Amino acid sequence: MVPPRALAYAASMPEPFRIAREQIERHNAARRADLEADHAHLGKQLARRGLDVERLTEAAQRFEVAVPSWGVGTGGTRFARFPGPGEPRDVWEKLDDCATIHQLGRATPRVSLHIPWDEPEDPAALARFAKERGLAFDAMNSNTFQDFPDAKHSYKFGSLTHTDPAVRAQAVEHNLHVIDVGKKLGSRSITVWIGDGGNFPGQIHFRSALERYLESLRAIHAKLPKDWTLFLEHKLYEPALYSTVNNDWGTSYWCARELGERVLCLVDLGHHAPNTNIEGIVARLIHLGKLGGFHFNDSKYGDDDLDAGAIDPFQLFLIFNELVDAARSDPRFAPAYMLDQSHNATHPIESLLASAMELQRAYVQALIVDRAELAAHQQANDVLLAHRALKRAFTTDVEPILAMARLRSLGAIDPLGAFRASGYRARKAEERPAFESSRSGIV
Ligand code: LRH
Ligand code: MN
Repeated sequence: MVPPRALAYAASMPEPFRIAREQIERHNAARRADLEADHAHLGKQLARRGLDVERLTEAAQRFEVAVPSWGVGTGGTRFARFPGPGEPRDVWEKLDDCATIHQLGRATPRVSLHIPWDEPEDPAALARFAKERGLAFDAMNSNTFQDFPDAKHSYKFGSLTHTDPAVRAQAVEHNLHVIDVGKKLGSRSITVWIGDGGNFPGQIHFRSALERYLESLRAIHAKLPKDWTLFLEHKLYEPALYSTVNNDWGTSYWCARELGERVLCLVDLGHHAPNTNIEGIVARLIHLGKLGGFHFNDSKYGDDDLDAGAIDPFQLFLIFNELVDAARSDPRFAPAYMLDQSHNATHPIESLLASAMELQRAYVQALIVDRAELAAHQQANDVLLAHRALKRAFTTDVEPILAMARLRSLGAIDPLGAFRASGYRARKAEERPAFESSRSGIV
């Protein structure tokens, strides 16, 4: 299906370029023998630890994480944005790039859209377009942290928590609109992140602002379809630089508990103070039955939205260690996994491919933790051996399992290598004339 906008444009252009199946098969054929040897060798090593490499490979094949539509375009900082050639110009081209990420990595079958950035003229057509490319839609994201041309009220001083009920009503209405679009696209959840907060002591009455937040969320929750989930995303600071209404997991948890069982907490790894023990927060929210999902990324200082596992892969492993441990005792445990990154210095497709692989790696490493051994050392307060039980899994090179999972799922053994060899970037630079985007900024 050709997107409406492309119709006029497509008159002169052939079908948008896609990597051919044969290209991936040729790529894999040259690497298959080495992979099979490495996989078999790892299999022997793991068997000595009582682990079955085949079961681990099947688990890796089942691992999925959603990609953010806003992540396939070049991100920026408040200082500047350096768009690359072949940038996707609209939601259709963003889906083409998301389809390429899934074609090579086989772990990202769903896309998380942001409204109004991805407002579809024809949701049914967009759903068909996505389906044809093996994609579906994950959590929708509302946006009441920017003002848009047709908006009656400004969100300069807040949205769902604004002192003016008319502004709150506008923000609630927007979220209901996002749910409506999501229903037409087959999504089943919405993530509500708001930047509401203050830059000066005294600017905001903390308790009244939180009451207004809850009142507005109640209005959204009241219209939430019965089979939908509402994710609350907390964030320590930015854009508010002194106080933020939903600033931490505790506030988010309290609101989710007040609102009901289909309201859960979403943990964006970058939304915490430096050195926060995020795996501890994850274990807490699991314990309280309110862990709904993640925005995976990494950061050194603030909400840097860097590639997942790029700065602190051990933290990522420790988070998956908590998730795998929880899933052992509750098979229905299935938090929503999404990436939320901004790519300023790397090619967005390559970063999203690499990040999905880093999540899969952390997951498989968490699966090989000897939990009986760990529990015994914890019980015996044998601190070092307990720690080393985790480190042994984290330092196990599971790459052959990840690559075999991709091969068996008809992806590329080396997705980045295959992507670079495919000529996709050059073809998109030809197909998509650069468009001047005035905006700098994170997304
Ligand atoms: C806020 C956030 C939120 C998105 C935005 C793109 O920092 O993490 O999840 O809406 O980034
Ligand atoms: Mn986020």
